[in-house]
Amino acid sequence: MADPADKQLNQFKQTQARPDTLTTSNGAPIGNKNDVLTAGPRGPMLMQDVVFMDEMAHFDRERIPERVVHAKGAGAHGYFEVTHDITHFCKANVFDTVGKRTPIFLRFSTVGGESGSADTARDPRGFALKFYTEEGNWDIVGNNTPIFFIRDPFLFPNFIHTQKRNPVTHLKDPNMFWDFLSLRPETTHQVMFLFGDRGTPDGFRHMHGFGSHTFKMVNKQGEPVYCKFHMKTDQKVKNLPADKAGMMTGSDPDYATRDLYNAIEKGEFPSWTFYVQIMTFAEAEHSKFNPFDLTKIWPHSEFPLVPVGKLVLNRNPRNYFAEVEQSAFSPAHVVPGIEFSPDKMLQGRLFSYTDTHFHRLGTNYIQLPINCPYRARVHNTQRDGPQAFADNQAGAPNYHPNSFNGPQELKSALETKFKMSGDVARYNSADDDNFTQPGIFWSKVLDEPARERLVANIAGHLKDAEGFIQDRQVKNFSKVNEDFGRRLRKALDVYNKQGQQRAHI
Ligand code: HDE
Repeated sequence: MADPADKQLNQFKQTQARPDTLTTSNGAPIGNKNDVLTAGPRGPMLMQDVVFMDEMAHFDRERIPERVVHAKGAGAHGYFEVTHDITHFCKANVFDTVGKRTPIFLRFSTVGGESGSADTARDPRGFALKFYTEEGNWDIVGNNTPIFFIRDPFLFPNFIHTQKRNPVTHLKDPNMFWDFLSLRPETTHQVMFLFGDRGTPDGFRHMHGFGSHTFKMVNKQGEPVYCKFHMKTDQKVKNLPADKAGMMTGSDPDYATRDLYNAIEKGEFPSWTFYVQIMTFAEAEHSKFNPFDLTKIWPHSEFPLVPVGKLVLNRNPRNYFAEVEQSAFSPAHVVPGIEFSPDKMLQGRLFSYTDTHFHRLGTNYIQLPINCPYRARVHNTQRDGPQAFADNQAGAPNYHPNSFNGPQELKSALETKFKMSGDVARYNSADDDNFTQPGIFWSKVLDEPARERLVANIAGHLKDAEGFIQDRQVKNFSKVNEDFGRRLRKALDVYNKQGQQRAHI
């Protein structure tokens, strides 16, 4: 039986009692859209076939640049509902009343592949969330992992190059891939997540989401705390076995996209429970680990999950391009009550996202319906630029301050003050305790079969890298746990004896 995704066109037909008249882009009816205008039946064509010209010129411009990372994705609309009061931590209006609902849009993605690549690839998954609040849009642009590969944003473009294609061969390159990872041992923790079971989630509904970074929340009294955001799947975590995920890359590459669409069409609305972890400033000062280091988690035993609300996805996009492809998230999109921590990665991201949106979607990307803070209304002094939609703020003064009742500041929206000190320098953070938490992950979180799968998954991939790179990576994993290193060495030796067999990533 056809599933909802296969019925989409028939559903459209049912909403359309009679076909509309076909028109040109300037709205004029078209008499014939099958045959070009020619002098005689065998041509040539006439320049005055403006109907053809209109069609072709637009087609020539259909594609926009794909996202440089997270290009393949799917998204849906829904709502966030507050279930627990956290106003003592945060003044953001989205949290102000238990029971309050705020519209959301959530986009899931893989990271390294192009927009036509497989959903089932071994890769982190993006979990990008937009809250359309009454105080403007708030985005949590997270992943399905609580940590990341690196802790200095300078490394990001280079790291991403190694996960994408070799500039000569246009192939994924295991030497690039493992060279970088092995040279930067702070990647070890996230590499263990990536090559573990959670590296191949079963669709988008069966995985958690994490804001990952440390943020700041501020209450009405102006008192700040540090926090992390966690979105736990109510569908339970489910992962694809590595071999099945590999096979589906060929047989069902759009698996996760279809699964999400069909679940929502069938009324099986996926949901996530929203939690925060809280760390006071005093706790941060005395923390054994750097609480602003994105390669580290905050142990739940010390910083328990505080329930806040529920995210529910209950509406598929009406149009993929308009809503999913043109959606543009940014960690810089915050609202009063949510502020930034000193996390260098977060600070680096604050620049990158808007910058890429200007390139990918244009100066006025935020006026597009999917990105527009429609529940707040924008009153600022930005004007013009390509595709300035609507009335371009009509006659409101385009300068500030002014004497003509242009928009005024809201004192209560001011960020909190905070103290900073330190010598300005480029601090090398490569060696900031890279192995303690991965060691706990190996010995306390993974059970024996999960360790076996982790070693097998890494070996099956690392075997295609040069010997000296293998050695360096084994050395890193040995610092996590000697047994881990030993087992990996053994698995690699078996492959090396058999001769190279290529893994396709
Ligand atoms: Fe991103 N990232 N990222 N990232 N990221 C992008 O923005 C970037 C990082 C994440 O569904 C880009 O619009 C830098 C961490 C998601 O549309 C780009 C750094 C986390 C998405 C970009 C990071 C993420 C992106 C590409 C390190 C999880 C997809 C297209 C300093 C906490 C959002 C775009 C969507 C997308 C930059 C690291 C999550 C280029 C510079 C860490 C979910 O701006």
